[in-house]
Amino acid sequence: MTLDLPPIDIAKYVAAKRAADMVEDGMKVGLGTGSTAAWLVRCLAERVQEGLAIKGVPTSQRTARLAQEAGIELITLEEARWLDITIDGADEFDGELNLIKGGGGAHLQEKIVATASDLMVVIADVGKAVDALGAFPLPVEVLQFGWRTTQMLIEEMLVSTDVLGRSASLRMGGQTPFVTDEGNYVLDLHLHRIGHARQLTLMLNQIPGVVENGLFIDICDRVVIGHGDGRVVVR
Ligand code: ABF
Repeated sequence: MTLDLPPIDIAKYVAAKRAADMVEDGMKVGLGTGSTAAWLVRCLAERVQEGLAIKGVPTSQRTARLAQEAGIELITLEEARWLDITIDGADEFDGELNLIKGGGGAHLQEKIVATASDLMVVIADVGKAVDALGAFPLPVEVLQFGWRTTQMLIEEMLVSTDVLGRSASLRMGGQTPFVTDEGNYVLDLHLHRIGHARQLTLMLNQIPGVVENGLFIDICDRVVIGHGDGRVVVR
């Protein structure tokens, strides 16, 4: 595969390639969503063409299409029940390997698949590393039913926390609200800095109408960080 790419794509590619090399014959593999995960699918497809036998569980319809076109055998999570490894991108990761995910709107399936895996590996360019989570808006998947009430309840709840920002905006996909693979809406929470992520994730998921939030606490086991000059650091 050519490395005649912009530095950001080199970073994503080298991280994806290193993580793809962690996959062994016979494994059941959770396949993430996003542009970095798309590199992973391509790298795994190359290994499959060379004889690697794996079964993939996609975390979105987008990834399912990509993997199918690339020749990776897919099964559902219901069929797999449990996975050997999941490899996925992230929007932010901190020093404790806690994450914000969901910029691509697939964090509900991503969290279910990641939690059902022996090993959860994040692949990311170095720009995703942060000291404290929260500069990236936190995605919260909510039911369409009563979403304005859910939005109001979330904003009220945030007043009692130590986050810096408090607004929750409905994610749009053009002129209409963005709808997830599960048929829900996404509220993006502009928090700027999250002090107590563990507490916040519990508080959010207690609000009626909230399906799942994009904080991944104690789920990620390893982060493979790609740099624009081709270096890879594994944490
Ligand atoms: C998914 O894709 C997400 O959870 C995250 O929102 C996003 C990262 O995308 P990219 O790799 O394109 O930056 O993994």
